[in-house]
Amino acid sequence: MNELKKQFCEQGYTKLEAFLSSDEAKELRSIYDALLSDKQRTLHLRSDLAGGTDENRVERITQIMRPSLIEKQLLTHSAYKKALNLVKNILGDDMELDFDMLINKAPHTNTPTPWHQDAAYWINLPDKRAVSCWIALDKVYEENGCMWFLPVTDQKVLEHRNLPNGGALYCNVETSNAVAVPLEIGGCTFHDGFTLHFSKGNSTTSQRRALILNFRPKKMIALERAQGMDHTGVRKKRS
Ligand SMILES: O=C(O)CCC(=O)C(=O)O
Repeated sequence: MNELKKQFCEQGYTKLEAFLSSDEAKELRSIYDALLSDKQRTLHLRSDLAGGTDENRVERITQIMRPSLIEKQLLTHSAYKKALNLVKNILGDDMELDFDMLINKAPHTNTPTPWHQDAAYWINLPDKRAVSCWIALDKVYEENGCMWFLPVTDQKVLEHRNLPNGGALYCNVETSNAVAVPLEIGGCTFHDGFTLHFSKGNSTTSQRRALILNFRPKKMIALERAQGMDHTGVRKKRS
């Protein structure tokens, strides 16, 4: 078993230091910045994970779901192909892209993304294989909001609550074993849907841009879509 797969299977997460070249990251950043600044085209897919509904307030943690529905060129970018190949190697040849999303932490907003499991956002599926590839488009470290993980213990979704006003889901967990994963531009992490993760707020003067690609078995994507789950909609707790 290769190292990436071994670490993912043992811990529920792993990292790849040089996933993208600086040119590849630059190409993605220019599409990313155009989407971030275009509130009109992204409005229906956009929210602030920090919570809040006032359109005039400064977004602290901007999330744009399914950016490739707007910028279709993303789907043919080498990042998507490379991630899919790595994910197939980790979890099997039937893995496909389920959805993509952007999460940006604006400068000086200092708002953590609370501890949560991605599976808390999803419907319960019989085949639970899933992996999120979190790609750093800026150098990330503790002060601007790099990812932190807790080694996965079992495939159970813990009790989650909603931050007020449509914010992120969170759960209360013991985090003394948490591991920070700083990355250079173009580095990435892979995490399982049950892996607890978090990021600190961005207290620096620049943005913290991340592109996230989520993969799961082709048959499970079909099952999700049949139940109306296409990852464009309102955040809900798993029922
Ligand atoms: O980018 C962040 O701060 C959080 C990312 C996250 O929760 C995820 O990719 O599932």
